[in-house]
Amino acid sequence: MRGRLYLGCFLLLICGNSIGYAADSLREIDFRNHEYPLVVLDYWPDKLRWISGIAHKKAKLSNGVWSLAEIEPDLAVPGAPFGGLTFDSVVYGDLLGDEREEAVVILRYDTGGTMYWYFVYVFAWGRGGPELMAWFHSGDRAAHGLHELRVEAGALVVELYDPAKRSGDCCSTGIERRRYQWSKGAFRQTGRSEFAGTRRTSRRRVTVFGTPVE
Ligand SMILES: [Ca+2]
Repeated sequence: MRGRLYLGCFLLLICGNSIGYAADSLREIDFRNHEYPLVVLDYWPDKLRWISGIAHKKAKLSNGVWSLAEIEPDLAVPGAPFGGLTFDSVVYGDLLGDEREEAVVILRYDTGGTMYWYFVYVFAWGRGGPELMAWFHSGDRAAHGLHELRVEAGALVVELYDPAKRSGDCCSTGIERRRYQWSKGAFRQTGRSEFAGTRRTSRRRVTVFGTPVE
């Protein structure tokens, strides 16, 4: 009887832990096969813009990819350059100060031409799953395109290519660094932007002509 009781407690501990972990960790979410809101921009993005309101489209990545041809049949021509979303990376860190991690997902958006930019989604753990807190798009390549992103001391640190230091459309030798903090339901920039140089003049590898290698 006593042995059975111990076994029961032991199983409860194992199961309790594993269920608890799986049920409240954004690290368990497969963001490469996740559905995201999407706006197909009707303007050329040359700056970071937070997106509010309800998105009209949804894009479900499959193994990290979603093709724009699903909603824009003109892009479905065989041999046409890829247009759509590609999973880039996910960054974890506490942005709400509640000692639980949020997840910041970076997706690249290829237009099907030479232009591309990034969509960035910030998820918190909501009612049993990821809940979108906020999202933005970067600018295009050297025009405030995304350089790097990280979570640092509770702030979302976003580095964008500085158009003042651009060399062609693809690249820039300078960056602008901004810090955003969650306040009253939105991310707001705190302090002034910092400017610095960078050796990584494009987030993607490009040829000498400035076209992406991959
Ligand atoms: Ca948190």
